[in-house]
This record gives sequence, structure tokens and C-alpha cells, in this order.
Amino acid sequence: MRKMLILCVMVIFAAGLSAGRIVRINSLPQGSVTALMEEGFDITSVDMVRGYTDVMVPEEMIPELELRFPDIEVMPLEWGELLAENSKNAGYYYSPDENLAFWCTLAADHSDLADTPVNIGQSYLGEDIYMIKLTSPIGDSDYKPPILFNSLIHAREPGGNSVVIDFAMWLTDNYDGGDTRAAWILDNTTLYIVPIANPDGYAYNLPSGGYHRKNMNFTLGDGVDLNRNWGYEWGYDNIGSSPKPSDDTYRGTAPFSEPETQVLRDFILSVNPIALMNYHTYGGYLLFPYSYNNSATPDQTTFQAWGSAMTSYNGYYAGRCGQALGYNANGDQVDWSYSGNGMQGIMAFTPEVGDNGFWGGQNDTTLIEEFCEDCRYMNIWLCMTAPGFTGITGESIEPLLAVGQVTPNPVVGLASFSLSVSGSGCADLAIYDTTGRIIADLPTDELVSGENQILWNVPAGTPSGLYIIRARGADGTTGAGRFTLLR
Ligand code: 0X9
Ligand code: ZN
Repeated sequence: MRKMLILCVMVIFAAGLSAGRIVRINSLPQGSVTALMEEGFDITSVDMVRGYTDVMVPEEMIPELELRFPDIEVMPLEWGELLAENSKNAGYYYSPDENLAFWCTLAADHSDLADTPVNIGQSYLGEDIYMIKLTSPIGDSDYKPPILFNSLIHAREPGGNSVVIDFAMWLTDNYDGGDTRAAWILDNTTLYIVPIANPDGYAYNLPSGGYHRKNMNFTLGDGVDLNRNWGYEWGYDNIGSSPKPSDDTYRGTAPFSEPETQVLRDFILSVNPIALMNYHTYGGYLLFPYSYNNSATPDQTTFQAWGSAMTSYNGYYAGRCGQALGYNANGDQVDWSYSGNGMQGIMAFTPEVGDNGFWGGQNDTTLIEEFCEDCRYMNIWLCMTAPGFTGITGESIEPLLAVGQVTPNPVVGLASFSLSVSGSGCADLAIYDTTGRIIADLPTDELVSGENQILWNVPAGTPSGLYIIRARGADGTTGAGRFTLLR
């Protein structure tokens, strides 16, 4: 009989019906997390410092785990499950309808700062995926440095959605005199928010209990993990993502096989953000590339410095996935955002928000308020720092239009830089300040295909500051460079 029960449990488990309970395994020996993943366990969080691993298992499997591991804790029901009374409205989290209402109201109340939601594509089941643009009327929003925030790529992680909602409210409420940082950010950057990157999975979770992580493409199994479906080192190994359709980290049949990742990829390519936050829950981490293996990027020093500064307020652990969680993740959004297409070059982070499972705040709004407040500083820091950053080291592909290093930098009077031109040539070349105002239009009629040396005599009276050189081809390709002017 007991054997039968174990067999049943294993079958349910293998079929990926993750309905169940979050169980914390304490004092798991180092290196065992990947072994659990290989067995098909749904790992929901890992804390290498405090030494625990949380897994989502079917309730019936708990006695099994008790026999197998000496020290387990069954976490509160509301951590893993959306309770019946909240199955229509996600409790204190914002349901899909409440999200849309919130973003529309924000735009109506602050029409100078927030645009109404704009559809950027459709999900597998045909739901709209939308974005909201936030910026002030100062300068040209198309030329202010863009920064992207997205949440709910994993359907059961509404905490990240709460954080982006809170940040948008904070920015708009504080623009006029409340907090000068809010004014600085909206005057000097253009923020894009995609609050529900996996609308099908999130909508499915409300009536179904809230366990579902992936999208709703059930062609081969029970969905694709949208944070394993990106086209950089996709399927690098079978531990950091799974080839098995029933697994929670199933990577799909090909890179970008899923409409949701295609939509977000194309949006990223169209706005070309300089930095992004891919919000997840939970555990208190700020992760950065690479995640497909344990190697450091050429920009490790910058990532670590930024990560440490961003987490100086909330005490989150800043590091790479492998260092922080003891496991790797291939085909995730941040690896592609940093390295995809040869060199996407985005300073991309994965925050893992809060310490209360996936739905811990559903009946306790103070928990949500706490982690939102915890994360605000990370967002502010990133928005205030990324625009002044002169660019990643990376390893680059040959772009059609490339602005070379400006010399000397800082510039005192004469700025010199190279401009490589190929493809359709260069239609526009201009210098902008950080608020997006054009400082100078440079002539493009004498440019030749190949390398050009440009000399620009900075007009007297141009104030000290950070300046951006932007070249645009007739085919829409762009190249950019930056320099600091000291007077
Ligand atoms: O496994 C994931 O996709 C993320 N954890 S979660 O519990 N929210 O599912 C971590 C991804 C790690 N990615 C990076 N470090 N970039
Ligand atoms: Zn996640």
C-alpha cells in the first residue's frame, strides 16, 4: 500500500501537477540543489547563507520528504496558494483587471507623466501584453535614456508586479515637490513598464490556486518557462533548463518559441533600454548575468558594484545566479538582454523580492508594502545611475553605425570621435544632453562608408555635464556614444 502511495505521488509529481505546498528543507548539503532539480523538483527559493532550499511539492509528498530529510518545515499555506476567498481578485495583489484599471487611472491622473497602456503584442492565448511609458515633458522622451521594468514573467510571482506599481505611484506622486529624485528620474529618463509579461499564466492562476509558473502553451506539456526561452545559451545544459515539457523549467522547443518572449524581445530591441529589472519573487536577491553557467561577464566589476550599492538599503544578496542560488538558469531574460544578438549590452538585473513565498501578502497588505518599500531604493538607484554610465565592456558584434570612444574624455573644448558607417549610411548625427534636448546637429553629407573621424568644437557656453552622441541610419539603425564635458 505504501509503495502504491509513493508510486502515485511520483506519477503526479512527474506529470508536473505542482498543486501543493511550499516545504523548506533546512541544512541541505552543499551542491544538492542541482541534484533536486535533476530529480524534477520545483525549486521555489534557495538561501545559501541561511542554508535552506524551498520546494513546491504535492501535499501528499510531505511524509516522504520528512523521511528523506532530517529538518523540514512546511511553510504557510498562503505562501504557495491563492486562497479560495482571493481566487477572483488575487487578494491584496493586483488582479489583471485591477492592473489595467490602475495603469489607466495613473495615466488619467498624471497625463503629463504617464501614458495610457499601449499593446506591444499578444500572448499564446491571444491576451494583450501592454507597456506603460513614464517620463516628464522635459526634453524629448525618445532621446532620454530608456530603462525597462517588467514583472510576472513567472505567473505565480505577483510580488514583482506590486513593486512596479508602487514605483510608478512613487514617481508620479513625488514628481511635484515630494522627492527631488522622482523629478530627476522622470526629467532625465524614459521608463517603460511591462507589468504582466505572462498574462495567460497569471489569469489562469487566479481561479486555479496559484501554483502555475509557466505560460499556457500546453501543446506538449503544461507550459513553457518564459525565463528559460530566451536566445542566449538557450539549452546550454539540461539542469539550468529542462527539455521535459512537464518540468517547471521547460525551455520550449526552440529559442523564442513562445509569443510572450518574442513580444518582450522585440520591445526590448525597439526601445533599446540601457538597463532593466526583470522582477521575480522570492528570497531577497538581486541577480545579474551570467546565469547560464558560473562565469563572470566582462562587466562583473560594474555589475557587482551596482548590485552592492542597490542593495545597501534592503540588504538583499547581490550576485550571479550560481553564486546566490547554487543553481544555474539558461535561456533567461537577463543573459540575453546583456549578451544576446552579439551584444545587447543592457545592464540587466533579476530582483527576487520578499520573503513570504509567492502569495504571502494576499491577506496582509503590510507585507506587500514592506517589500515594495525595500525595492524602491534599488529602482531609484538604478534610474539615477544608469544614465551617467558610459557603457559596458562586453564583446561586440560589428554594428552598422558605431560611435567610437570620445577623446579626450572628459572633453574640455574639442571632442573627437570615430563614426563607422555601413548599411544605409548615416542620416542623422546629433549631440543631446541627458534630458534629451538637442545641443548640436552635425552634418552627415560628407560621411563616407567605413571609418570617419569627427571633430566637434563644443560651443562656448555649453554647460559641463554628460552628453550623448547619437547616429541614426535611414534604416532606423542607431549608434550612440557618450562623453563628459568639463568646463
Ligand atoms: O529560476 C528563475 O527563473 C529565477 N528564480 S525564480 O524562483 N523566480 O524562478 C532566477 C533566475 C536567475 N536569473 C538570473 N540570475 N539572471
Ligand atoms: Zn521567477
